[in-house]
Amino acid sequence: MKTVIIGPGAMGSLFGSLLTRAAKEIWLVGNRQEQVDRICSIGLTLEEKGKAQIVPMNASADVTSVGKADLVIFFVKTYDIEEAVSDSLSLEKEDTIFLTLQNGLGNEEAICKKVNPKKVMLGITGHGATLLEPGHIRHAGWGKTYIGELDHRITDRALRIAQMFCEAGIETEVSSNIHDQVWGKLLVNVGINALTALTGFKNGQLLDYPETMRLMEKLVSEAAEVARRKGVHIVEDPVEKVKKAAEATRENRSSMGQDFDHRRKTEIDAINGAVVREAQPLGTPVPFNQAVTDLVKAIEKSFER
Ligand code: KPL
Repeated sequence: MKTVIIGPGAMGSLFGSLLTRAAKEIWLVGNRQEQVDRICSIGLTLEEKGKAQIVPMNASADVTSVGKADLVIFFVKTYDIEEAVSDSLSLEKEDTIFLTLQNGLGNEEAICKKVNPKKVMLGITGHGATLLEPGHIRHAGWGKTYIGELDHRITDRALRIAQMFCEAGIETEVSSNIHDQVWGKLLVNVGINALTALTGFKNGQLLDYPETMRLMEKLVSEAAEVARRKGVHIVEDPVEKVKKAAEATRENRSSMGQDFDHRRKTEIDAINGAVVREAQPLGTPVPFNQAVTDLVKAIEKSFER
């Protein structure tokens, strides 16, 4: 499968470097020329379990130079998805699959505005990675990956992608209800991302203090209540699931934490902000999610000054 990853941030670079082990041809596409030049000349540096390796990889800042793709994977920030989809249309052929593995809510809708929904698949991943510098990442958290069709059928193409991911060492399952999985991952991000951004902690440190544990429990319980009222099927105790994810990615700084470290815009609107939006028509109170959304947004605005 010729695979093109749009968004060579921490997670796009992680999946890109792992997938070189299984994909026929793999490309990373991003608009930072400095990063693309580094990857093309020396490869991508992947640190894993204390060892560093250089992974040779195709990279381009011009998506039209890549040709057509069998699989396009979006790993851009949620607020960049519409532009990324428009830019990636040159990759499309009759049977191209567009898969999003991004955090948050709203990605499916954004992709389906420009791409036939029959070509779109959703996914989530429990892996965590830190971008140390452009073209240099640390794999700092492990977790399962789920992919699935929008209509919840288990298809051959989904199984083929899952097999390729597994061959690359990315443990992956095809889900027969990927929308539930997307909400499950949302709950993880709701409980970890804003709190790590606001405290400066790594994910695992949230578990070391009763105060951050209490806040995590409040954020996740509110969001889980919204999910239940929307008919999302929650199997595992959501707070326990988030604690497990924080432990499994203990040494990672969450993506929102990394955004704060670099004084960048965050995905708060697609995470805790999305919970606030979804709660409104249901009349479900979500004061803790509202509070962290306001705090993160205020700090984000201060970055612009
Ligand atoms: O998805 C993540 C993120 O940082 O956005 C987790 C799973 C919390 C890993 O850090």
